[in-house]
Amino acid sequence: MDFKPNEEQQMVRQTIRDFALAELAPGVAERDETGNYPRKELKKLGELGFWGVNLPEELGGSGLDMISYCIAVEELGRVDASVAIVISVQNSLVVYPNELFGNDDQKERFLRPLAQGEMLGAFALTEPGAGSDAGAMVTNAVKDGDHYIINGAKCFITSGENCDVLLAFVVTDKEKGLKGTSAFMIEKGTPGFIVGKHENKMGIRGTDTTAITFEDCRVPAANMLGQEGMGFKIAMTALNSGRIGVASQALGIAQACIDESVKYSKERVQFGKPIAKFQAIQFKIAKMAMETEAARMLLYSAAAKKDRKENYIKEAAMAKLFCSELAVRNALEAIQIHGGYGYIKEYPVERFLRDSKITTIYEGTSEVMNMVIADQVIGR
Ligand code: COS
Repeated sequence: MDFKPNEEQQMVRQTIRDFALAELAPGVAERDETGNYPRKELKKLGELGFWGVNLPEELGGSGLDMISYCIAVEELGRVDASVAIVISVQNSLVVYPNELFGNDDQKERFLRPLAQGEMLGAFALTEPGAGSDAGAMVTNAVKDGDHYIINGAKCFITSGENCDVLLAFVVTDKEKGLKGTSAFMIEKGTPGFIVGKHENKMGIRGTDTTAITFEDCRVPAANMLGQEGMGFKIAMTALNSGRIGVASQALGIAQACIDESVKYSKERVQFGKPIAKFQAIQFKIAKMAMETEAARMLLYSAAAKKDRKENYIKEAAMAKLFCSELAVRNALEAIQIHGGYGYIKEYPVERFLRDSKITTIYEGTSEVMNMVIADQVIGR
């Protein structure tokens, strides 16, 4: 077992770290305030090959391993959690299922442009009445010649406004339950594809999160990913990978909390010395650092398992659960270390708390992660 990152992985860390400090750090607080979307910055990441990190080069991707992907999302999350989640959604929830389930025609029409930074994707599973119980979706598609007509409403879609294409999950045969759902790639601009309300969120405010409704939206049957009835399977497959992405984003936030706490505690003088000299502060930072390193190992081991093409469902859920809850804990501790200054927007740690909280919720709540882990450990 080798815990040392290889040269390629080290290079990815350096490249993304440099990019994040130069391109993301200057505007991150403003984007948090205004909700402006980091379109230019995301585009640059696409040009650098980070929209299709793991996809083989012959299919238009960068052909890197999963640990490199974790490192990239982690380093983005360390500076800008909003950019990190858009990159995670693009890679894990859109590119990956298109690689696995797309046919040759779809690979040319969708996968290649997605991976090459030309097409931004979004993932539409959640509905107002189907959150953790994803199988309760009611958005439906009815076959009409060589098209399907889709009606229904999705919500909480990351990049709902800015995406070019949506991977949407719908019911094609109500009688068959979970095996009666299907997945479609639906291009923006298709009549009846309506971008709805923008959510005014607590955190990750640099992302756009919208509702999307379908009103008699006619989608070519040729845009169905996989076969009819494979929707739930495709969604779960994508989410396993997505959970590694969210874990990486959360890990980045957890690390940023340490970075800022170390910096502040060395600068802040109280009782005649920097507060970093007090054991009360040292022990907090020691615990944050230890748990963050443990989280990193858990995450990378899940990623390595995916690369080895082994079942990584349990490890991805563990990494997501551990990293996300840690990000919230570290953010709370970072605020405590900053005292009153941690509670105001002059310092970034209050944003870290707001950004961290969603990582315990989206792509499967902590409670769903526990269900998934228990299911894998205990069986049915
Ligand atoms: N990976 C692969 N397959 C999975 C899976 C996973 N993580 N979780 C479930 N499945 C499979 C099961 O193995 C089962 O397959 P078979 O029918 O072949 O046996 C099938 O999916 C149905 O599973 P289950 O009976 O457990 O379905 P439930 O409706 O009880 O729900 C949970 C299972 C809760 C795990 C699922 O609905 C879920 O993950 N919910 C969270 C959804 C989510 O993350 N939403 C966020 C959307 S993006 S913001």
